[in-house]
Amino acid sequence: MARMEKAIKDIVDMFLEYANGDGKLSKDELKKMIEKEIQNPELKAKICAVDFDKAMKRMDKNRDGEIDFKEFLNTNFDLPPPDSVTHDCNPAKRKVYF
Ligand SMILES: [Ca+2]
Ligand SMILES: [Ca+2]
Repeated sequence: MARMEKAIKDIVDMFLEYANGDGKLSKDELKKMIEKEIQNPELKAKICAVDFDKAMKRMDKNRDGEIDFKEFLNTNFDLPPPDSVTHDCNPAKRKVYF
């Protein structure tokens, strides 16, 4: 399979797996996907800095409380620059970078 086809298939498969049968990601499902599918420690530390409630609100364009595939693809994972990463998952210290 061509690389691009494989990349698209992988992301669709991953989305559907974590969407858990309804084709949409709830906040918990999104969180689980990010926690499980990102293994690079540096990237993970950046994700830790993300406030999920606020990230969900920005991703959820039609405000139904869940992320459908279109919303997922439109997400701009705008990660914080490395020097701003706190390596601290304490919610009080998180900032929003989505
Ligand atoms: Ca779901
Ligand atoms: Ca939505």
